[in-house]
Amino acid sequence: MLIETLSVFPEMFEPVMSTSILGRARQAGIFDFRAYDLRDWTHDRHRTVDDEPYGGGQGMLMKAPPIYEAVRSIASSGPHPHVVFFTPCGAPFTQAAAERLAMQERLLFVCGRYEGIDERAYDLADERISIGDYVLTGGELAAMVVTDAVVRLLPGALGDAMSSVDESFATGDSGGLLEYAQYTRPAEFEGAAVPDILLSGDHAKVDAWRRENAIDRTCRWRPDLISSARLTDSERALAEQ
Ligand code: 6GU
Repeated sequence: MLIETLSVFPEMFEPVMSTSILGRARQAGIFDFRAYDLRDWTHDRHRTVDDEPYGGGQGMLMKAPPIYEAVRSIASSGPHPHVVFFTPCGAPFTQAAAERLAMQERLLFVCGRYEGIDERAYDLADERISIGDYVLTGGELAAMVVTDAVVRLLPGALGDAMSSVDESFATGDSGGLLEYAQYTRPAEFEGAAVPDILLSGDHAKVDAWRRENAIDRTCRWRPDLISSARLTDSERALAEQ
């Protein structure tokens, strides 16, 4: 997979794309990453990418022409990219969206700054994504969040010891619940013991404990997920009392 970003701060990306699992996946050729500077597609001395909004109002907007030229020129070589614009007005990013993006051969992420982007630039977008209901100073961090969530789904990115199939929000095994609590040594710490069942060696009991724990935690921290979680009738009866 090739992931490219278009931004006025292309230098923000490199540390994230060369560290830890992303860095290793990139070294291994599982994905390639390039960050472009939007100012390279301006034609004036000041390399201007923003201007005042028609109709007045606060702040500056990103101009459509440099974004248009940049996306056209980046897309003109190689396979046509799936183009994502990052904006707080986009569709909320989810694990399902990450799984969908992970199937693309080439992604181009366009990162807004200032008070927004001239609406006409969105004509180039295949989709608009927001990473949550809060406002960031720009789309770069959102693009990095999405890159992380996508790359870890690519075959080989997590290595053999890890897997992305049995975890919170995966459309697979966990059935749309938060993941169960996990513990490692020591068996007792600061007066808190690891639940006995986890030390019992009884795998059926461990599985049952984990299932119940996942439901409890979801009820407590993310009750909004319960209605769409895959639960048996008796599990649903317990969860809804
Ligand atoms: Cl994608 N951009 C900005 N500026 N703020 C956000 C966001 C994106 N997602 C949540 N907040």
